[in-house]
Amino acid sequence: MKYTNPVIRGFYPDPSVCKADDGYFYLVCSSFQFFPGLPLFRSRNLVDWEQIGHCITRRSQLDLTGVEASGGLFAPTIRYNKGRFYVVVTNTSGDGNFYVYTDDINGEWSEPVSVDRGGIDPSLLFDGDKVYFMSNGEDDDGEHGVSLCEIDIDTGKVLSRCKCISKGSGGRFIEAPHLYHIGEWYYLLAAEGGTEYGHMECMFRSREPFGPYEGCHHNPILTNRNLGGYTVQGAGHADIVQDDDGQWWMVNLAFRQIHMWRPFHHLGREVFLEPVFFDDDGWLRVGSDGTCRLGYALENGVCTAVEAGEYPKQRWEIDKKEACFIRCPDYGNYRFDGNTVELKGTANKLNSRDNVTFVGMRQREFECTAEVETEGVAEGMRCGITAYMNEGNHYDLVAERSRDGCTVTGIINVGGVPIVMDTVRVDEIRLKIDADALYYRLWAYCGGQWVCLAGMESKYLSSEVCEGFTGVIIGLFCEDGNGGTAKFTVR
Ligand code: 6LW
Repeated sequence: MKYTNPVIRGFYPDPSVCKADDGYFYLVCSSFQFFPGLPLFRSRNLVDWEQIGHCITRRSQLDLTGVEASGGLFAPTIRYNKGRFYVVVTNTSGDGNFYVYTDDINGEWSEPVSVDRGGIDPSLLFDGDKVYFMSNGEDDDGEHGVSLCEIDIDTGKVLSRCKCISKGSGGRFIEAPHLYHIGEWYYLLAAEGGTEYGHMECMFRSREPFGPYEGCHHNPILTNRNLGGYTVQGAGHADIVQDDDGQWWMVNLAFRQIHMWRPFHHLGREVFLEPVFFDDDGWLRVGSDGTCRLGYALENGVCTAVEAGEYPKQRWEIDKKEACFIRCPDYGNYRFDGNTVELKGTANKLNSRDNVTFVGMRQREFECTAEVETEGVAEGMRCGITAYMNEGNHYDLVAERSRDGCTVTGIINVGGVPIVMDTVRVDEIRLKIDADALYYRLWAYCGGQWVCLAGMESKYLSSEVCEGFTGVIIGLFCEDGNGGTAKFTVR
């Protein structure tokens, strides 16, 4: 087989994967301040993924009121045990670690069950009749690292002392621990180095869950930190799974720079896949050489790195199943019908931490076009389309109406500062955002032709500039203290 990475493109960080009895693999990602929380995917072959929903869909499960950008839900883990799916996650802006579960993967998930343990990046190991909970945080003695305890999976109650089982291999920020019981070993995978350019994945093992753990002699087992002039960087935060043929696979996050020599990424951290192999000493070998590549071929158990296939140009559209809202959406303010969306405005502003009326879809490809027609723009309303990183950093086309008619304005928001570019007067409101890896252009249709109202480099929407853990979402928004409704038709 041959495939191209990332297997899930766009802002889908911190992947975790499991296999169920129904022949599917299931995968979840972080969602931070966006709602619904924790996008859920399924796949038969680990390469082609379909988003089937989210694990967090109700306000009763999660209240994101006022949370900061890149707050909220961090780094979930998905596990399957005896017909039930579990997803454990941290609400960094609220009550910390909790899990939800479901017996029907196509249905709703439970209310949260909280686990009274600190740290982030929680994970679970189902091991015989025991269930272990781990996170990167402090143990009962104040020791920092991967800390492990036993829990009662029916109640979330902690049943044992919590013990630090690993401090990693020496890298900073040990994160994303996952424990597996494979053969006679307890294997611990954990990320180190931070989620930026020093990111890596390390491996440890022990005969007993609480240790002592020895480190793999070829740690880190995965990293791109020494791979210069390569667009894929930041590889780490991995989880492994075995397919029906016995082949092991790793999913991990990494990001794609906008250019091989330009260290910026704005599409977020994405999901990559590598075949992995246990060597004669019982340690994992990842991919072709322990780096994370854009393409792989796996033939007769031998893995080689190959060129990536073509990436399609994204024609942006709204799909209700994948759509994201900011913080605590009031679903009464949205109406979806085919390729039209109606947005009822409120006084909440796109540049604030409030629940602005906004619906977006991730930008998944560098090359992307988003085009909409807009009706119903009323006096006092501000509505339009935006390439949105967070409340301080986004590139907008804003439609407004005055007594003299409608206008469209291109506005570049960088570092919380709105820079007003060009304005045109229009008869009909047609808006278009065009992107390639390096540049965004914002257009309005005026006098029978497209007019470029603003252009800006993509790097000002990158994580390196804007900080945080998210990626660009292209969305529609409506601000209107009078509660007017704008209607967008996606072209
Ligand atoms: C997450 C941590 C990380 O908690 O980034 O890449 C943090 N790793 O494990 C947020 O996604």
